[in-house]
Amino acid sequence: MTGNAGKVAEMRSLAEPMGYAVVQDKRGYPELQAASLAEVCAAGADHLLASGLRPPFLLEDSGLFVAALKGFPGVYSRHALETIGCGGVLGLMRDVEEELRSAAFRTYLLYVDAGGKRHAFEGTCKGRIAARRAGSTGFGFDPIFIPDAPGAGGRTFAEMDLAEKTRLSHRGKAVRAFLAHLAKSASPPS
Ligand code: ITT
Repeated sequence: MTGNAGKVAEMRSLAEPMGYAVVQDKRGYPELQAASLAEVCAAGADHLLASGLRPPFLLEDSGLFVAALKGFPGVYSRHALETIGCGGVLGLMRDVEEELRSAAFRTYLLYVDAGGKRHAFEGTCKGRIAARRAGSTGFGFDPIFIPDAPGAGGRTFAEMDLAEKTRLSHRGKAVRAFLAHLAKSASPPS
């Protein structure tokens, strides 16, 4: 359940090799603001179940949490991207020195299984806000986020291909945990 094609491409790249089909449902749900990623997903699941959607389904909420901005944009990431954009975040960080530019991407995945039971999976990728935009792959805040990882070499997510990003990313970690859960709890896909 997501309107974001970039998220779907990343999930497909991890799930399809394991034999799972990823079907995007764009119907959406009201995203509570001023709440945690977990609360946004829980309220979304409540809404979808009340509106008659039959499980199993998967919800995902992600955000970029910038330490020097006290966690902003965080749960407001979508609104921030649509309003001030990457350039606006860089502007807010203009006078912030290199060592104080730490940030983290977080993903919260909520899986409602066929029996209606909820399972949560989280992924965090620590890194920092770049001094300037770089790269053209990915989506969202990828051009301004440099993951802390050996081999990343100071490149932003938008300077990596999808496989490299998902190996390091918040979403990659959460989706791998979810796939491990499926592999453990369900019979293998035919
Ligand atoms: P759905 O809620 O329909 O899934 P969305 O694009 O609104 O799609 P989120 O609320 O989870 O997704 O994401 C908040 C914002 O953070 C959104 O603008 C994304 O583009 C951005 N974002 C999320 N994951 C990202 C990633 O891996 N790389 C860069 N930006 C990301």
